[in-house]
Amino acid sequence: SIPENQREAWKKYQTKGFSTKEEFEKGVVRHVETTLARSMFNCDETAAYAAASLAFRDRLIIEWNRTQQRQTFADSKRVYYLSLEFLMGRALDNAMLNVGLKNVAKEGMSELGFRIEDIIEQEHDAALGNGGLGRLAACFLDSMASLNYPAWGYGLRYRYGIFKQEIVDGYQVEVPDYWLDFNPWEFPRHDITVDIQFYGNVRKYQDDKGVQTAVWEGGEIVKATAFDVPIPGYSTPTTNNLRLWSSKAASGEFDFQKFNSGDYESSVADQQRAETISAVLYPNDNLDRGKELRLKQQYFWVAASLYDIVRRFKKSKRAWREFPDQVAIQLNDTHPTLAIVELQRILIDLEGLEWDEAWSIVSQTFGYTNHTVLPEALEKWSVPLFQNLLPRHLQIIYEINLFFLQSVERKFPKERDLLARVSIIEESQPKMVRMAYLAIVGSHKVNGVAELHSDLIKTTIFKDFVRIFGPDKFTNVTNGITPRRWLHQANPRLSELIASKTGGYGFLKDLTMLNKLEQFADDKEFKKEWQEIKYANKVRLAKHIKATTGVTVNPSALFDIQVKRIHEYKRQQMNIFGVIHRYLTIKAMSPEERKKLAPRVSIFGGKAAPGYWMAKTIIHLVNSVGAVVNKDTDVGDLLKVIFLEDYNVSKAETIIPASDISEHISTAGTEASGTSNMKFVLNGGLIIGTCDGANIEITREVGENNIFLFGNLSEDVDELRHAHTYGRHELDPSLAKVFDSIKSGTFGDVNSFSALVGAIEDHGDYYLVSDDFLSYIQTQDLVDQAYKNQDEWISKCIISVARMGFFSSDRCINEYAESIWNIEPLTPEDGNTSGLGK
Ligand code: F55
Repeated sequence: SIPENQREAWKKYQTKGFSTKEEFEKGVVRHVETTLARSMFNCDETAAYAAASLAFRDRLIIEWNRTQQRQTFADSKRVYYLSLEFLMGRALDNAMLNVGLKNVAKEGMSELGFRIEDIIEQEHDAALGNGGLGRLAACFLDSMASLNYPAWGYGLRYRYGIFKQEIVDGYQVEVPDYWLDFNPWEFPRHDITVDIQFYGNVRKYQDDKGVQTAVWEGGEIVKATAFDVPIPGYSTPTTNNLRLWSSKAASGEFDFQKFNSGDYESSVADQQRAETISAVLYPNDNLDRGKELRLKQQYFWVAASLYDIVRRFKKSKRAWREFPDQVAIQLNDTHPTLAIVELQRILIDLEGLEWDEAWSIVSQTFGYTNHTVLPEALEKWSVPLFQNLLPRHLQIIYEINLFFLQSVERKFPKERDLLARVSIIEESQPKMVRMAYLAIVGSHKVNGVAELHSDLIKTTIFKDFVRIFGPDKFTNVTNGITPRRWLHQANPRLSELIASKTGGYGFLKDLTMLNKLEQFADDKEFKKEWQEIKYANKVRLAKHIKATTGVTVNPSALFDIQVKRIHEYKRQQMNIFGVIHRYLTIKAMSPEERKKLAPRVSIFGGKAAPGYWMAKTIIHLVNSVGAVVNKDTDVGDLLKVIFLEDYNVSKAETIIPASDISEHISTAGTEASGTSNMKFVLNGGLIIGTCDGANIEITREVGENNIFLFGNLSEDVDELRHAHTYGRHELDPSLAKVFDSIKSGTFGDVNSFSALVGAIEDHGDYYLVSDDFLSYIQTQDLVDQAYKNQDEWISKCIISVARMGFFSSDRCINEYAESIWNIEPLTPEDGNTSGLGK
């Protein structure tokens, strides 16, 4: 750094972020004219978006620098959130709101000739995630910064995020999401690089003192480069960091030896192979396919992140045993589990610690969050594949397993089956490494993401480990969502109304303050405003529907929404069968009977994994039903069926505030938590749902009268499945009629949907659609009845919102901080003695 006596000029010319409209406009014009080399004569909305973002980026990076200096100076414990997915969505609107300058920007842009809403719309979503798991990581980053925790996210800088979904003739078509054309929110750090090794061999030798050392040699090297994304807290001095790694060939642009020897093609091919590692996000949610490139991604990202974390720790010159006092690492699912092995390797192979001392440091450092009980989503890696790619890591895993199994044997002598059951290595053909078991053994805490889910992992998939480690190692942290994005940003009018009744925007920092709304649940004037806002949000969505599908929907109809990844366990098929049932019912009615019906718009959205054929069939069926129903003049406004293309974070911000009822109807015991359920209720919509995931806790908070629950309970699922398998099950008659209509060709080609129907009729109905169908459609009838009484409906919505305080990701992050990470917030008041803070 610059010597003390030469810092005057630095202090004098220190960059200051804008805080007035004039300063903002000056920044925008400067970026248009210099960074973008344009002028007022050729500044379109894209350029205006670019310049406005760059103006905000300037401000963020100043706060970012101050925060990092403060955290380094205070030398306090940091948490590192390792996630292969960060589903961030758009950054500009969020940055404006979090730094409290949206109005300044709005007026400034208006003086420069632009509407801020149009500028916001220019931004491409950062979609580096599949669904709930990735969005949770993004909400956590927002909360950690908003609560002033010293926290970094570590992830991969995919060149292609989750694919863009197009619907062509009713079928999903995937289009690559190249999002890096212009991304003002990242800072390339070409000086921060790490060389990552793959393949090669392990040589073991004894030194003079007889100590065994392992050396991992040969193989290939890929270079990791850091790209930093600033994460501003809401109304705090903290701007944290999300560090994303990008891969390239280690030898620079080309391998010069090959290049000079004329082997130009293969030198370019090497380069491309290295870049492939961070090229694309795997588009499967809740499915593990065991591909080598995915394991490469995991090691590349984990090794670079750990190198970075260890490098930072070593600067403090502390003893290794203090590592867990300075560093907490949270594993977002098993995807980063290699970090456990990599830290052990660093400590024993590179830093020369004894195994036991190293292992104690490692296991105090890590926490593991499980997000699923679905067997097909539990990660396993084939031992031969592992052996080839990461030979030293496999040895260390075998050691970890040996010591672990020895301890189990001591504790439970003679339980041979137990050893086989809990072994990190599954004795199959080929042998497999069970990553969840490795994560449990190498962490000090394991948590599920909602109460039911945390109970289930303790009694089913991780039962043996509860016996071995005792129940205290396993805990629950119910998921949450950030009210900044999911209320204030997505639903500004509702946020403003709430602020006017609760004494300002304090509820955005302490969401339990929403309880002040309950006293207005019968306030006529308040209810009218509430209803107007919901209507306006529905009009906004209706316009989007018209513009993207051509279908006109009536904003006064009940909007029934199910948006999430398409998966059989989430049961969009049950929803569309229910829609067909409704259609058949309407068709069978007289015009008089039809007049009594509540008009409904059934809205679906979500991506199917490209290789998940059944999920794609569900999308096709929804579109096929829509094509028939939406043009049927018998039906008119009584029923419309919409599939919204390319559901993503920014679209969610328009869709969620427009719902009257949303569907969270997974087979009981399959949806670990769900988080959109929380978003919908927070925005004044009610839920129809099963007793699954966080629905259960939402019910406890809002009260049974304010939610439409139906269906079998998770404790009955095994028995019901058994009944299907052994032929003691009769198809529900109303579902049988739905199947008849599909099979008679009402919705087009019969063969298209035979697998979907067959899975239920002939192949065991694993997700218990037919067991829950009757209860589902009956509950939908209750929804219709309830919606007719608008006065009561609105009261239910207000009461529900008032009781949603628990589901803030701030509450959730505070629980992690206290019970897993053992870290404290850091603000300029408690951390800064150098005068760097504001
Ligand atoms: C992605 C890749 C793999 Cl290999 C496995 C799972 C996923 C994934 O996307 N999982 C996921 O989104 N899980 C969801 O996590 C949410 C946050 O905890 C839960 O709310 C939700 O229930 C769960 O399905």
